[in-house]
Amino acid sequence: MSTVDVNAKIPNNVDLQHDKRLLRALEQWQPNYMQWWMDMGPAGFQGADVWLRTATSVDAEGWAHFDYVKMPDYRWGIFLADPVPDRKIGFGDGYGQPTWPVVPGEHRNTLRRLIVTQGDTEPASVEQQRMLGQTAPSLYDMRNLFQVNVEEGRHLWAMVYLLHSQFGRDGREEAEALLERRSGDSDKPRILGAFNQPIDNWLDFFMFTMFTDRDGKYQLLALAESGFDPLSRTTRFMLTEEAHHMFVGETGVERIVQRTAELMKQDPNEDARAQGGVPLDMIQRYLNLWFALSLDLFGGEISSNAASFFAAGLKGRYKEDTFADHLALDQAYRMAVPKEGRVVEEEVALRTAMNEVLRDAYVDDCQRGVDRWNKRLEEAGISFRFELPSKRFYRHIGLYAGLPFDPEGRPLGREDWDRRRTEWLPGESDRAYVAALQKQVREAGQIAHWIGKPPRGIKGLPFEYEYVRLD
Ligand code: BYC
Repeated sequence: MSTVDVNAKIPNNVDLQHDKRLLRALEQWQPNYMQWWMDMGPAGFQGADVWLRTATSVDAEGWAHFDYVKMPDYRWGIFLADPVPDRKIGFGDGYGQPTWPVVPGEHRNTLRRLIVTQGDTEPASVEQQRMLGQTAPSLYDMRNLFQVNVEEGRHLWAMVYLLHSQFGRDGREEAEALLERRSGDSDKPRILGAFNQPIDNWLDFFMFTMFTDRDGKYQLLALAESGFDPLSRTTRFMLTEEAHHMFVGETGVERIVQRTAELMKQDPNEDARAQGGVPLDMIQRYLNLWFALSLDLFGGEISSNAASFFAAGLKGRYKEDTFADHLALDQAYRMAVPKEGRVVEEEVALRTAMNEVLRDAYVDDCQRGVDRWNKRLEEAGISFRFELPSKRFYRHIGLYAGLPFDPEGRPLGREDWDRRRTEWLPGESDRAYVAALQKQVREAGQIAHWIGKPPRGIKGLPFEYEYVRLD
């Protein structure tokens, strides 16, 4: 197992001290990163002591150390999963050939593009979430938010390491540009749609970590299959951190659902709103929004980009080794294609449908989380059930982009869509209602009225622990 130099100026397990050029490049980028973090990281909490997990090794057991840390002192660094000896490309035209330890010239531009797109999402999410500490429903939740934020910062480091170590001057320029784009800025926005949406309340935040971070998981899993070995190793370690982010989202929504159910039971008309909770139909509308925005992050249903990433061995499928055939030639994928106001089933070449194959695995994973929320409703004796909308609903990218479909996936007239839109997506009154619930709870052990307590705290500590020491 590789050793981790945790005390270096840039903690790493890539032997940075023996690569002076790379070390110098990263040390030049570091103050710019810190400046970005101070400007765009969690607003108002840079001096607070936060009970954070820090990576100290890359093996499955014991890679993390927990302690109070001020966020600007977090040990951002470079951690790659250990190499797999004699690793071979697992799919595409180069199937079975050795993986590449350095970026191959013919794939340089494509890989740079993929790495920049992935890297761009990481600081974007920190920017989107920067005000949320000020309305955290408990210190436990506040700490989880900050944990997610510092780890997204580290994921940016992971991509910047690849850019600096493999892409020379272009890579260094891209690394600077990653600190210059801004979520939601009309002049220099972040690259992908969902990362320019505002996240100014905790329902959006939990839906984002449930659905958008889960896209992250699937994209990272696809990149972990890459024949470009440094990318595979970096993303494999990132995935160990990602799991916590989805836990935050899935259990965050679950705790809102449980609290709503409790409040409904206390009301003579089962009216959650009358009791200060978030109504279930409102939660469903936020679910619809973030699921649809996150589906867009997989790219178009039919994509020649995806086909060439696969052919070249750059981006594989989720669990590529579970497929019998790794070439995906002469095979078809059936999908529903919009035609003159209807949808018809058509076959497309499997390689061009790779975005859709990954999206299908993602949808199944989302359904598992939704089933869990529904279980809570069932236990509470409430008949409402959450549903994932159709993959066609409210899409901005791909075959269904801009076409009106209802959540069941039925085509609609434009007027019906306009009239019924607020049945399915958060409208102004939903936003105002959720906004009014957002108030910071600063006392250890206390929690906002509209969300349930977690059954346990962090790493064996109770919920009542003072996870953030505010002055
Ligand atoms: N928004 O062939 P197409 C995460 C562009 S999240 C804007 O259909 P392709 C995280 C596309 O670039 C995971 N533009 O798509 C989560 C292309 O442009 P060009 C992030 C979009 O290329 C939470 C054109 O449309 N990881 O980690 O097959 C917190 C046609 O594209 C969008 C990655 O994204 C969009 N949604 O696939 C923190 C992995 N979709 O070439 C972090 C790396 C497509 O015509 N990226 N376009 O100019 C990729 O694998 C691919 O770039 C995509 C797009 C899957 C995103």
